[in-house]
Amino acid sequence: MKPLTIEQIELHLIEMPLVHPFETSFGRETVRPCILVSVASDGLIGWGECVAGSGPWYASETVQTAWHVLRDYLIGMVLGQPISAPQEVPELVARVRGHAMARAALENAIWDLVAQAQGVSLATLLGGTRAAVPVGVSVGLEPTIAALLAQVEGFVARGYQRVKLKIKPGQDVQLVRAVRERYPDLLLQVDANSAYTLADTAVFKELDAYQLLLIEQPLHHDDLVDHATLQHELHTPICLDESIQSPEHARWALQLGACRVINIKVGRVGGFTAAMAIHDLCAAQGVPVWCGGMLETNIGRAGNLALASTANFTLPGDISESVRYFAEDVALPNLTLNSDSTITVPDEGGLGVTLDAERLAAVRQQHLVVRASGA
Ligand code: SMG
Ligand code: MG
Repeated sequence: MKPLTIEQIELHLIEMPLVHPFETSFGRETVRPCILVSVASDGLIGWGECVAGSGPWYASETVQTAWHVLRDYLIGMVLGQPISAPQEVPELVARVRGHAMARAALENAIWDLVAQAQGVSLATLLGGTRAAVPVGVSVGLEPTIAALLAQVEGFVARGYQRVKLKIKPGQDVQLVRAVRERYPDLLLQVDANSAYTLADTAVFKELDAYQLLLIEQPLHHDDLVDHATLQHELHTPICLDESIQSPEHARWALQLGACRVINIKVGRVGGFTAAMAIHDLCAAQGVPVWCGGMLETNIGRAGNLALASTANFTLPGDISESVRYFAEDVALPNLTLNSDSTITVPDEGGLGVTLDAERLAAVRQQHLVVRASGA
């Protein structure tokens, strides 16, 4: 491919109200802020979504740290540079340690741009093999079990065949028991977002009785060793999320036996290049992966569908319909659930979704435009 030169990069900080509060072991969210990154070259515009949140709760990055690192460091490393393949972007920004979500947003925008320039879908560029991907829904903590059951009922009625429940100490086994009694055959899994320690091993041994697909990130967000100890005690596979911050972490986790499944989030690991490296490593070792979610707009969701169309994403992803979170998305078309609990992977050039300029303007809080010198 003839190299592309990035002529202009824009940052758009947007804030979108959630249709229903989303509560996890680390807090309750009612609004989703995020940064959209757009990169322009030769008349084309590529888009990436930064999944850092309002505060350093799920991860240490926030929208404001990501804005700072993008504006003051990352943009300058990429602007005006000739790029022949999106896999070159990690090398261009290699001096930056951490800040995976900021790096991912920029790299992923370039993936979209390159796919458009080649006239292929992002899924094709990533090596995708599936036209539609199985998806599930992540259900937050609710004030009562009745309220939780009502939420689950709505999603099952909508057609979701896999449900993930958020758990935390004091709201765990009883939630799973209630949902399992009502839905004996539902594909069910739980996510603790690091709320427990090895002292809670008995809780997980109890959960072993409920035919869960997996138990996600039960222990410390940075741990691999204690997870290996816990995994040896359990029949249910442990799936790591927060602990896997790079392909190296994935290799260490598998070597230690810290998990039997990995949740890949493109923001958490620093972009599609690292996400595919983890995919390939897990595929070689027979370890299934699935695509996590970060309450994305349709920009992030379209990227997640493309990623999840690759071969080893064999478990349903947290890629529900955007309407589950937002009354109006900033990018269209809305990606909708098929009757078999899949979502069709966009097959047009690049991401296959387009920003709605009016909606973007309505939800935008901060905007930055940087042009390459001489462009
Ligand atoms: O996009 O549906 C979604 C959210 C899925 O539960 C979800 N994500 O730890 O896996 C996770 C959480 C993190 C959300 S923090 C904003
Ligand atoms: Mg998780």
